[in-house]
Amino acid sequence: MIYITGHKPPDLDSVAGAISFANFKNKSEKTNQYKAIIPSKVNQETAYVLKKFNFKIPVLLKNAKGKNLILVDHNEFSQAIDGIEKANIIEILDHHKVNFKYEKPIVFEVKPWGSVCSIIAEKYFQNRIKISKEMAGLILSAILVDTVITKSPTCTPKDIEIIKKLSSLAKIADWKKFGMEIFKVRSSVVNLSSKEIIKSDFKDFDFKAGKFGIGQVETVDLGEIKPLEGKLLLELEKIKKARNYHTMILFITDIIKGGSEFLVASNEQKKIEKALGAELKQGRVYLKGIISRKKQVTPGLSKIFDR
Ligand SMILES: [Mn+2]
Repeated sequence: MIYITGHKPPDLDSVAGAISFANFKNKSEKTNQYKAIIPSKVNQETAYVLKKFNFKIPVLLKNAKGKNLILVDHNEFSQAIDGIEKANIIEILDHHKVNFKYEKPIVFEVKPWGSVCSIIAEKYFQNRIKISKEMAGLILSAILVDTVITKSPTCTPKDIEIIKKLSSLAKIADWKKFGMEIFKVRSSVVNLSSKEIIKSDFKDFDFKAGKFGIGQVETVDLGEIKPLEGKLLLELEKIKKARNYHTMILFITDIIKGGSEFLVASNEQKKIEKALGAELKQGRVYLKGIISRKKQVTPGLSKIFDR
């Protein structure tokens, strides 16, 4: 058995990527040996989309020790399933910057597109593997989330071309409206604790200066989260101390306005301000035009903290 997994904790692109890539490989290689798994619990919009298109939540694999693995949507060990150091990695398919070292050659494919699901959809098209209506809906949803309904600077013309093809396969007439529907579920914080909000889309980065934890929440209305900011800052501070982070950041992105409110708990506030290019007031600052962790937030931080 070969297990396909996204990063930990998984987002929709990771889960939909694992499911659709396993299905693609099983079909194109006429086998049944590929199985999508999740490395930890799925978030609420992932659960919503899976249910909407009649998919079961993949089986949770807590530790990958001794298992054959394909990684999708990540290539850094710091974001990978537990036990990754003792797993047998056979392939990687990703759309993030490369930070990967391995003792033997493997299949390694990275494209600078907005979503790993776009790369997978292209494989279906190129190999003439049929995409079911449900599978098209699942893959489409992941691309819409990862590209922030095409508004993210990470979105490419290729992503838009694939979104259009998939919408017609999924029989979704208005993909922008459908994207907003998912973002409403995604940004609904009413049922979540501060910790769950911070961890819902969270990534670790091992910089030379120390461990950084960066979470992002995308919302269609900043006002909904505003009253929770004080509590969220306390929780960031708590996690920073308990887990020995150099810095914990949560940024709440208003996808309509195209800007983000940053909440920061850090050992070196002055340097963080330099990296963000703005002054923090009680650990907070709103930055216009900043909406992408990968393209806009981590590069500035790594310039200062990873050298
Ligand atoms: Mn992704």
